[in-house]
Amino acid sequence: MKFPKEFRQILQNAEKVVVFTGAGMSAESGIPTFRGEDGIWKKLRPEELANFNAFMKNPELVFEWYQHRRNIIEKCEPNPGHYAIAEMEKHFKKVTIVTQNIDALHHRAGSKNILELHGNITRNYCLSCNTFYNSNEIKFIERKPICENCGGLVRPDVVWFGEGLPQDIWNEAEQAAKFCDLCIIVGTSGVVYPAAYIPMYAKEANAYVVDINISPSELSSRCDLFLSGKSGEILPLIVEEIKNMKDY
Ligand code: BJW
Ligand code: ZN
Repeated sequence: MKFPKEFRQILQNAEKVVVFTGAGMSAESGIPTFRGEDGIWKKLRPEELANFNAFMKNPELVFEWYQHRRNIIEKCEPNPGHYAIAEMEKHFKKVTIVTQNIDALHHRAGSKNILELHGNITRNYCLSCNTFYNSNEIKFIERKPICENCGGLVRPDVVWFGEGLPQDIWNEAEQAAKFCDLCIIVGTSGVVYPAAYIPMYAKEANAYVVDINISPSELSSRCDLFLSGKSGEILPLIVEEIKNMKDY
């Protein structure tokens, strides 16, 4: 893939980079996306499983669905796109990964500066006393996930529709976007807010914004460059380009 000259210059000179990732980032690892033909929401509606009311109504069912997804995620490995992003940390002054993904694959690929906007499926917490639990530590009473500390209900530490994002993480992501020179969007439909504001903040701050996706998204037309293709293929090529250009 031949990158435009303008983008190559940005890669050479950028210091602060924000990588904004969505479910498409992990598709090549075998984790289903949400929307689109093979997406989770094609078969299941979010209001039935991925919201607070659904959880309170049927915690057994919702928790089992999350355990099922955890089992899938545990067996998946980071793909070359995750590793390429982790490698970017060696080549820029600051790389901030702002991810909508809950699968922790950026951590497993070795990235350091990760802001998880929608939580992390490997963590859970008690609704009553806030005690945190890893998924293998939870006790069940009649299939309900129960806190050992206070007997309260334990829920996955993810952000459902209608719930606020973790404020400190959001503030940090907003600041990173407002002060970056390059923003790379990877594999998101860009329809979920406030997350989708992140690349817009970068654009407003005059950063160069690139979108990598297998098909154009809501955000693509507002970007400086759209790179059509799989992130697991394009991101390693970007890192290769950086290595070839930078004079170490
Ligand atoms: C590839 C590829 C490959 C495939 N390579 N690409 C402003 C305007 C309108 C609405 C709102 C607004 N502000 C708030 C809202 C409401 C709502 C919202 O956004 N609704 C819209 C959908 C209409 N937002 C919220 O409720 C948020 N909270 C909030 O705003 O709090 C304030 C508040 C409080 C109280 C009352 C009201 C407001 C919270 C949003 C939480 C989102 N949670 C989920 C579930 C997480 C848990 C779980 O997994 O079960 O997060 S929903 C789901 O969508 C998940 C994702 O992180 C998120 C984004 O999806 P993503 O990553 O973009 O995936 P896809 O599937 O959509 O796209 C995949 C893309 O990859 C596609 O484009 C493919 O082409 C591409 N692709 N393979 C490259 N190999
Ligand atoms: Zn508790």
